Amino acid sequence: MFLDVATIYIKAGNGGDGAVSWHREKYVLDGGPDGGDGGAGGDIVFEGDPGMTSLSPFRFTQHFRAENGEKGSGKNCTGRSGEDLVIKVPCGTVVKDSETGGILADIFEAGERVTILKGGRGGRGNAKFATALRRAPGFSETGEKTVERKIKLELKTIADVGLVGFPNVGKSTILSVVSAARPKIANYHFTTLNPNLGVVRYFDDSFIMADIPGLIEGAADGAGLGHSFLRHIERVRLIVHVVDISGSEGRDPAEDYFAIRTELEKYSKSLAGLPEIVAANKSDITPDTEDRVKAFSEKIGKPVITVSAATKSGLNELLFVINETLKTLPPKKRLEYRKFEYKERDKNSFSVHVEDGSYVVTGGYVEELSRRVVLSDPESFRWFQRALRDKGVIAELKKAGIKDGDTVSILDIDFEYWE
Ligand SMILES: Nc1nc2c(ncn2[C@@H]2O[C@H](COP(=O)(O)OP(=O)(O)OP(=O)(O)O)[C@@H](O)[C@H]2O)c(=O)[nH]1
Ligand SMILES: [Mg+2]
Repeated sequence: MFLDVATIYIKAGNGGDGAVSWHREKYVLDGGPDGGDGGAGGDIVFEGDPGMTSLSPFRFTQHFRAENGEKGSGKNCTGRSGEDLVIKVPCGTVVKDSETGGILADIFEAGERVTILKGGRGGRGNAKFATALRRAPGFSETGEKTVERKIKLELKTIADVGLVGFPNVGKSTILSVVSAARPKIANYHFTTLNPNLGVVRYFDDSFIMADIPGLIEGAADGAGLGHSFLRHIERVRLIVHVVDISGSEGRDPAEDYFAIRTELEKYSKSLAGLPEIVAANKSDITPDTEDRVKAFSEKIGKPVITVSAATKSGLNELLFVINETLKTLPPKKRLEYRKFEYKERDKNSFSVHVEDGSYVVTGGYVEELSRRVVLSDPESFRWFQRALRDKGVIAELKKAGIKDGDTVSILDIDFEYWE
């Protein structure tokens, strides 16, 4: 199944905890702290994979977690860092934050890598907390915990040329004849349900052609199937508009042409503004094709290339004109967007509010601080209280009406307040 949007969950690795350890050696007394730092957590990285053409692998795997950093250990050994997790996506994938819709990255080129989430920092070991006054710190930092994010992936196929037209006019047949792509072909409407891509080689040049499902009138308003498919050709440089010149289904090619043009205009001005080549397909069916093409070309006021995907006549000329036109056009463009980034916590902020009778302190400052406290260690706890006082957290708690014996909560730490 082809999928052009997917929702996944990603999480960078947590930082490893710092170690508490003491240097021990024969004949050496009081060796001092030698607890090493924890390792950093792995990042989440996206990479453009030219071999992928759809997001369907994400139907089966939705959770991606980079490795956590390992704990530090004695002898000042830093814990091993977690491995980054590289998530491969097709080129043309736009990565968005699911909640805000903000664009995190546009994975455009093959091999292009973008780091979306940074791994947590490792906690410092007790060796790092030794000072002249505090020679034997019995505490260390815990590693930084990371947050899981819900992400939306959208594939906006990057092709040079997009084939558009009514259902059954022969778009897929044309693609199958000029490239190695093997789309499904059949004599009914909406045979193509998923866009197909093919690499077309023209002597020393090559370009990518996209065949999308047939468009119908009303497609841009969401009627029928067409609308969501237009997204796949939003970024093409050139449109090849295919009509069935034989009128084999009792339709008028000129009417069809204008109906499709109306859809393109409604969907996007920039898509409608792209250069267009008109191809009259199925020229092998009627004996008076030449007259039909002439009349059609006059009605739409544009030159028309006569082709037959069945007999392959005219296809060479079509490829030649496409190739020459592409050479005159600007190269494929990235999306223009303001990059959305997950906010780093403000390491100086905190706020106090009362919840179910306990005083909850939140914010980057206290969360960061709480990584360093070991509740069972009196020295560590004293240091923690002092930091709270220095920063003005205690003053805020008093303002909020705290009394002796009340509970203070900071993340997963609860303690009683005593003046
Ligand atoms: N005689 C003749 N038949 C053709 C030609 N091109 C395509 N056909 C036939 O027309 C039918 C539709 O062709 P497709 O290539 O599936 O048409 P499509 O435009 O991709 O249609 P949708 O995917 O439904 O939008 C098939 O039966 C093809 O064999 C042609 O040049 N001559
Ligand atoms: Mg088709």
